[in-house]
Amino acid sequence: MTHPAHVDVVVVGAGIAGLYALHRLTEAGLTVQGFEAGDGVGGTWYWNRYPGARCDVESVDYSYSFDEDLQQEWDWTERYASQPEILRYLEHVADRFDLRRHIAFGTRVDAASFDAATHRWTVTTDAGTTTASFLVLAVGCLSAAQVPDFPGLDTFRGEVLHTGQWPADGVDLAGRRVGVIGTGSSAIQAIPVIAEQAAELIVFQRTPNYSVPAGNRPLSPDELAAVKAGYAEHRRRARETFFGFVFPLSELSSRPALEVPAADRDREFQTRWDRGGAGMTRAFADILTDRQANETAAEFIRSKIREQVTDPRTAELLVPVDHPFGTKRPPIDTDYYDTFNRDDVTLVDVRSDPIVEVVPSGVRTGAATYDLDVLVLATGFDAMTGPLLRMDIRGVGGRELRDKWAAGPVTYLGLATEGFPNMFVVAGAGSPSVMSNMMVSIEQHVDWIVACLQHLRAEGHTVIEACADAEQAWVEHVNATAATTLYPEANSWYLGANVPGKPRVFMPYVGGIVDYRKRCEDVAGRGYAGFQLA
Ligand code: NA7
Repeated sequence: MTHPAHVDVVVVGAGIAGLYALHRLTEAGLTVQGFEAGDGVGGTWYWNRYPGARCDVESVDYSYSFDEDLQQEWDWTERYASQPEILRYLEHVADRFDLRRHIAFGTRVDAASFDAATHRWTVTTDAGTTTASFLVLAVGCLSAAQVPDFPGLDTFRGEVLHTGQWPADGVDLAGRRVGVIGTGSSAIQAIPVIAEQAAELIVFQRTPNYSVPAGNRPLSPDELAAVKAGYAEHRRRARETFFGFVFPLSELSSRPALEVPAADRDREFQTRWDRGGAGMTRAFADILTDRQANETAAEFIRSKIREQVTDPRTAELLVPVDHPFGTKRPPIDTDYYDTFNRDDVTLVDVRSDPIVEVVPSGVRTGAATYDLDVLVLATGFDAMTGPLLRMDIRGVGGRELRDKWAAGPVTYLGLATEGFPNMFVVAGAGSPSVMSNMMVSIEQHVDWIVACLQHLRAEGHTVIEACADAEQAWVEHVNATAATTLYPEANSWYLGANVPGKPRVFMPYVGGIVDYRKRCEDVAGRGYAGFQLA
């Protein structure tokens, strides 16, 4: 496919953000070119095809709200949609809004550089170059797979798979000995399903996690009809919540946990446990801000792990103690802990007995060698900044984004960064992004960007650039907000702690989507305060 020599906007990525950006930009009369490394749309949902992959936000919330007909005609089948269903949905959206014609698939953007004389970005892909007046980076937060540097990994005779780069045709695990490294959300979803398929499963765990039952189930036609009948109101309410989806609250939700008698507290936790899903962190007002309050939820979950896992030694290995509950993205699961009661599933604690190397036959720790046919790396992502910094992005004067962000991402509202004019990031570091329902945040970001471009066009401006003092103030605000919470206490990917050598900076904005949206609207309302327009 040949690409246009010049467009108004290049959009990198054809996941949820890229598709919506292409739709809104073309609707606004701008010419666009999308580039997508994958051979199809979907982003996260294109790549993460591992067994059991599923969204942890409910399907009626994890869907676009911008088109009433779209939300009326699409029927979600489960409370939490599976990867294949979300991918079908995004393919449907691409077809319904005729977006594929704007996208060059199988085309990776390697570099982008801004020319201050022409006010244009030159975008270089493996297929050539295109210039654009504006660059919209919709590359996702969890799209750069993190593969640990295990000595000997390339000597393994079997198959090595990363959950985030799962083969599109699937993998037949029947009769095979499978090892899974990691116990984050991806592993916690994959482990029960892999255990069903494989002859034997060995799980290599470094840090146990707090997992809560998802309570996944089919959505009944009546339930779906009720949601559809009230979709507009449902969406409006979601946008007014902290995270972008409606949790059932109780009269206790606004109270500090320790003010509530222990028996009532446990009843509240039990209600949320039985309901399933993400509501546990919202049981009381201070679960994510007060260590002792957090400990009440953590203890509740620990007791549930001990109840579910019959072998006491395995149960103790699965009990998390080193970080507060919710400070790593809380996984929700289907039969995760029960899977460790199977005779063909073994848990190996690689905290006390670390992985030394991968050998041709499997994985060797200090104490033993585990023979495997398939090694699954559920080892996560170089989150948020990784997808951006893997490209060679250069701003004014050839300044490299990698240099500018060497000590951590520096953004204004998460949307832009000084020295890189006419470049916007969708749902990146410094915005609520992964700390919210991504659908809500993506729509808000894209709408803001499109309105901004319309404003520039109306005013006859060709350049917009974040000011250094505005972004400095924003970074300080993002840090100060994180510091009021327990989040920085965990070695999480939010902090870059999972990637050796990555600067330890808390990346998402945890002030909530309502606060954030108001700030964005205020900036726009004041003629894009904190930006320079020329
Ligand atoms: P995560 O949450 O980053 O989990 C990665 C897991 O892999 C985690 O348990 C890590 O242990 C483990 N890991 C990473 N490197 C190693 C090495 N070298 N040795 C042993 N274990 C290792 O990624 P996921 O894909 O599960 O989830 C990412 C997000 O996707 C998730 O939060 C949802 O938002 C969706 P560690 O905890 O670092 O000790």
